[in-house]
Amino acid sequence: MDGENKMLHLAYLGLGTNLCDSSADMDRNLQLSANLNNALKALQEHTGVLLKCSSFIPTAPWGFESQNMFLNAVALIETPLAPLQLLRKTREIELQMGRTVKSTDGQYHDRVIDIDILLYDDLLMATDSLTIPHPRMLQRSFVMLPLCEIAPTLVHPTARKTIAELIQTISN
Ligand code: PH2
Ligand code: MG
Ligand code: MG
Repeated sequence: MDGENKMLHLAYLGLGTNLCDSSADMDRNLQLSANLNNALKALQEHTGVLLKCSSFIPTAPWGFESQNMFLNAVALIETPLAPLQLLRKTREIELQMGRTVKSTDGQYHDRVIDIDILLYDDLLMATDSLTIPHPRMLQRSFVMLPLCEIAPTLVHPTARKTIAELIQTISN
């Protein structure tokens, strides 16, 4: 990133991975951790400064059937990018890391990496390509647990409660 003097924004990103090279002579969890670390490195190179990252949390596939457990994390970045520019960069990183199928209409697939914009300042936006806050984040413990680790007192802009309060209402 070159250091232009632009307005900076705070964005919380959800990261998930459940695919790796099963033939490789390396432990699956180590490979999934490497996927998350590679994504974090690419985010720092192409989107801004990584301010915080949660631990990497093993989670069961949510909303679809798969044998492959996930590793999930939430990161906080400071970025000069506008939301749609940030979305484009995260898509480029996903593709560059080998993501093939993009999930649509609740049809989920195993993936090398998924990077979702969860929150962007206090912004509310809804377009065909991007909705912020992420519309399903409040139902997903694989998002809310790592988010609560790094931002328990953050107030969700539409639910108007803290992440620590909201996590109490999740059933999965
Ligand atoms: N992402 C999904 C659907 N289901 N389940 C887990 N455990 N972790 C994810 O990151 C995940 C999911 C859609 O992107
Ligand atoms: Mg996702
Ligand atoms: Mg996604």
